[in-house]
Amino acid sequence: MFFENLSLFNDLIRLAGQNFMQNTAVSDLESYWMPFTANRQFKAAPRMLVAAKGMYYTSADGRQILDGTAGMWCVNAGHGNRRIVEAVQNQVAELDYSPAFQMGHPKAFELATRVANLMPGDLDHVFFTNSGSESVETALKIAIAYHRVSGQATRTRLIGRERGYHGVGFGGTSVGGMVNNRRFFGSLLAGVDHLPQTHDREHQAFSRGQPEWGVHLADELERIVGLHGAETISALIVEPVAGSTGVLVPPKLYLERLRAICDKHGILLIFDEVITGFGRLGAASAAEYFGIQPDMITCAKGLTNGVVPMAAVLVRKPIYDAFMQGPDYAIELAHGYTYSGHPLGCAAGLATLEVYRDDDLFQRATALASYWENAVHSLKGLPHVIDLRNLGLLAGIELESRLGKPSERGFEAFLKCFEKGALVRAASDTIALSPPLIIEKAQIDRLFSVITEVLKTLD
Ligand code: PXG
Repeated sequence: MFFENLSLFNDLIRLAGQNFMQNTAVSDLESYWMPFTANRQFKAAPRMLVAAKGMYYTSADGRQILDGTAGMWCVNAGHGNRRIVEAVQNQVAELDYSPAFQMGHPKAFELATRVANLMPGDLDHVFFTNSGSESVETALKIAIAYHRVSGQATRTRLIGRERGYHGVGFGGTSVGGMVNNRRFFGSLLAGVDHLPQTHDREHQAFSRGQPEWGVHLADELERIVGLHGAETISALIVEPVAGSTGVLVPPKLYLERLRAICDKHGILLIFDEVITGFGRLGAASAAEYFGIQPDMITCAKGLTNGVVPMAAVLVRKPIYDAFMQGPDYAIELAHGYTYSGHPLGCAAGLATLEVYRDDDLFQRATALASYWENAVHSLKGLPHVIDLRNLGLLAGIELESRLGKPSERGFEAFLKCFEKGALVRAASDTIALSPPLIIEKAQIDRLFSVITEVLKTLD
């Protein structure tokens, strides 16, 4: 279908929405305040999903929608995996809930061991949370508390990066660098600095994999250290590959240089791997993929294949050990959640890790990466495309913004892809892709042919 203008397009999706409302038991959409959603637009023309299997969602109007985003970057093993479903079903019948404080259940310990074994070096200790946002808050608090218990209580400053996304807690919002996520929420945390973002189209446009240009941007960390003094700085948090802002791949040797500067000044380096963890780049972690040892890793999403909300912070042994002092009856870290290490999350996590291993899914992502890269870069020259970025099974397709209307074209591309049977994400005017790692080459072809068609029809 070709839509001459957006208003006709909107009328059509509104009509589809009304049909949906007439054919469904849902009578009132008002009560649910949807997260990060244009509520009024959605409720006028709902896009409802009612089932999912493998690479596909089923929409309320019965269409099969190819999942180009692994849900929201989380369903790495594909939807409805039998082993994961059964593990959760069995768990809920056997042990539904177990108190998280001062009590334990076996699967939490088993999962912590398994996750620690997957992560590089001495990232041996695992603190469970329920979301990426909670993992970020946890990691930032551990960083500040670690310096305090190590006799360096002046190290309280936190450093993030422009265009970074670290969830929606006050800590994560403060170190994050996406302006719309910050501007409404007051003064946020004090004592936070930001590195510059790493993307520069003039020097990097259409790079395949890591751009050649930009390693020097890491040196801004030295400038911040020079401004405040190393003894005031606790930690630097970065996404190894920035996701939410539109898939920004780090310049060659940039992450290595951040690691070296952190080492020089005793600053902890936290990799926020909520998106990059569990196979997205073809390894268990971006840390492993890039060969860099962070001091902490935050992860979520792919940990349970998105099936149960669960997340984690991986901590290096010396950090954990620094807390294990004082009388042994004392609580070492005054932090945690009612649902930390929830039995359902642990059952889902254990089954998910087995599926990743037994089905060789990280290896599969590695094997598909060059086919994926070629598919992404085949879009060069199509209308509006001003940059293409890729790494592992991630891609960002940046479209030129309409004058004075940032995000509009990207959102329209998202709507039209959905209409044509493919789920993509719109990060402002960048189409972001992160398919389940089970994707077949023919499905990659299909995904990019839908996107190609849509780009040709976009104003
Ligand atoms: N850190 C990073 C790097 C993330 O990508 C979070 C923290 C927060 O996780 P929770 O579980 O609290 O949402 C995220 C989440 C998108 C999109 O399409 C990205 C995320 C979530 C939803 C949508 O840009 N990332």
